[in-house]
Amino acid sequence: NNMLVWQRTAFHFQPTKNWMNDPNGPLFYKGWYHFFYQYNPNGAVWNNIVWGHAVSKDMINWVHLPFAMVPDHWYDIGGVFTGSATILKDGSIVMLYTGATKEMYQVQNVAYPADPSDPLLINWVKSSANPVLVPPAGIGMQDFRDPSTAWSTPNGNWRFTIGSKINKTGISLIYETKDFVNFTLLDQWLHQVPDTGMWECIDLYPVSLTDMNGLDTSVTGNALAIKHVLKASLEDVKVDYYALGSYDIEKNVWTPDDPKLDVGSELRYDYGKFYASKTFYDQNKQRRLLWSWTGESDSEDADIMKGWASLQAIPRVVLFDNKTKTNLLQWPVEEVESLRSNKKEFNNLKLAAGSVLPLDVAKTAQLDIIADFEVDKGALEGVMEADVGYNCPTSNGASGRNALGPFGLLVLANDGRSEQTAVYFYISKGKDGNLKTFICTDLSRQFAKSLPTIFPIHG
Ligand code: DQQ
Repeated sequence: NNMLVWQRTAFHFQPTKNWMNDPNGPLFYKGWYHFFYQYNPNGAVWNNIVWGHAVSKDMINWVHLPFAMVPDHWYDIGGVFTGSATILKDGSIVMLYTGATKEMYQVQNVAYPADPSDPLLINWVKSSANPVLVPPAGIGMQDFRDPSTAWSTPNGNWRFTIGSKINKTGISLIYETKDFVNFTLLDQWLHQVPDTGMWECIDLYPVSLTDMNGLDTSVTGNALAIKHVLKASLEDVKVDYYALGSYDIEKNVWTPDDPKLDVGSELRYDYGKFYASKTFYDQNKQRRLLWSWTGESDSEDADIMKGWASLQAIPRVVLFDNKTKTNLLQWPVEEVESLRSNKKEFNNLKLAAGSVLPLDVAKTAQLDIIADFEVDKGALEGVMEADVGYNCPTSNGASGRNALGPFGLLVLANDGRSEQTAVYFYISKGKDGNLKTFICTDLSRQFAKSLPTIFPIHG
């Protein structure tokens, strides 16, 4: 008989069925990691958005809980859109989120845990002051969303940012509040970049220049010891761009370290599908963690057939790279290591130019791979200067050869390699003569390209 088997993940966060998108309000509370997400309870396409909710001890094994918030007031009847958590000085939680009205106008709302003594935070109460904010003068009714985590000011107030646009300029509005009931729009925008379009899901957070630990969102302090990351999700291109810079809390402006590396120009967390990401400070392990929505590359029809759409990427630790000083470093949370079993190790493999070396990992449904590559110094000299504009998605993929590669791994490959997914490195030389390493995927021979993400099993 023929059976249809849905390819589902096991490591990644995924509800049992239906559509999911942005991560919302991640936090650590009374021993549990909480994860909320944009979710359609009724189908595998975006619609009827509620806040799904799950808890975990390790961010890998999850317990799914009842929805935290559903559209049940005029100010969120069109959808409970994206928001962020703030942990106040006394340890209590405030959730800021965007609600869509029936006209799909966007307003900002506040919610609190109904019972702060419940470590699972099952029930949520929406503030009687809602909506606490409506689009200010000059801002479109549908260009006002995704409040960030708030940070404290020297006088004990709280500030947060909301994304918007004016014409084609993406902007970051800042509000200040003492009590999360009354709010003031500051005259000064945090930042703006022409031609980047609507900024969704803005994130602003400090990173330490010297230490490996993460920093609470409210850390401003000594400008010599920290920088601030500003991230915006660009609606027009569906890409999360970040930049490094400094945040002046007195003037309320964020300035990029290098105007050429401003938000929307070059630095991305990921060059694959990775959108609407959000970090939070994990006070349990003193680290800053990054969550992100990641979609499949299949069609909407395939999503409907398989009954679900989207995953969350494995949460990553985010650190300042104090070697290059121009970018962030990311690493999957150490908790994933607890899932490893049946270890196979391959050492001292030599990869000749143009060769493919099969690795016998036996039959398996999933792999967690760690690979170290040592490049031949001599070959490095041969790296051409032609690659100034190297770009993972638009350059020649895994088959565009250079002096020493690209090199990497072919996963999910069949015997004849008519199907394969290349995860590869590419080393290019910039105009300044410095070498630059890219890590890319080439999905052009991916199974899902030619078929929906379902396959028949003959049993
Ligand atoms: N998704 C939410 C919005 C946000 C967008 C709606 C980003 O709040 O701007 O589901 O993916």
